[in-house]
Amino acid sequence: MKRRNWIPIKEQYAFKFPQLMGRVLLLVLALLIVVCLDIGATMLTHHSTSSTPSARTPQQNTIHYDDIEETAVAGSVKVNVTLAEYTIGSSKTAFRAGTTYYFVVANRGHDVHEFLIIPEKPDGSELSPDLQYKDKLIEIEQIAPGTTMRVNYTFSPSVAGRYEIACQMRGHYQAGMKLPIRVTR
Ligand SMILES: [Cu+2]
Repeated sequence: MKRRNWIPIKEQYAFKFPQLMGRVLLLVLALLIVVCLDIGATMLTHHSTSSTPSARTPQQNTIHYDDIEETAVAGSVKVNVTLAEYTIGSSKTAFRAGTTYYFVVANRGHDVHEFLIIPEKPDGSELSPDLQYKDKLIEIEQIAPGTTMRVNYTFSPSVAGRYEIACQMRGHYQAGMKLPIRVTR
C-alpha cells in the first residue's frame, strides 16, 4: 500500500516540475528583455560621446546633480539660463572667480536637456567632447521639459579661462547647444 501511494505523488511531481521550470525560464527571459531594452534606450538617448564609460567618470572637484533646487545664497548674482532645441541662452556670459552665482536653469524645450559648464581651449578652438566632459565644472543631468533647476556655484580662481555652457545629449551640442562664457580672476 505504501509503495502504491508513493507512485502517484512522484508522477504528479514529475509532471508538474517541467511546467514550473518553463514558467521560471519565461519569467527570467522576460526580465532579461526588459533590462536589455532599458540599457538600449539609455544608450540611445544619452550621451553620444560615451563610448567608454570610464572616460566619463566625473572629476572629484566636479559638482554633479540629477535634480537640484537650491535657494539663492545671500549676496549671490542671479543668472538665468534657458535651454531649448537647440539653443542655450544666458543672462550672463562673463563671470568672476570668487563671486557666487545663482544659476536658474529652465528647460523651455520639448526634449530632455542637461546643463554643463565645460572648458574650451585657451585660444577658443575646439576640444574633444570627451575631454570637455572630463574637465566639466558643473553638471545637471536630465532636465525634463518644463522643469527649472536652481544651483549656487562659485568659480575658483584656479579655473579662470574659457568655457561653454552646453548640453552634450546625443546630437544637441553639434546642433547648437553651446554658449561661450569667460571666467576671470
Ligand atoms: Cu540638449
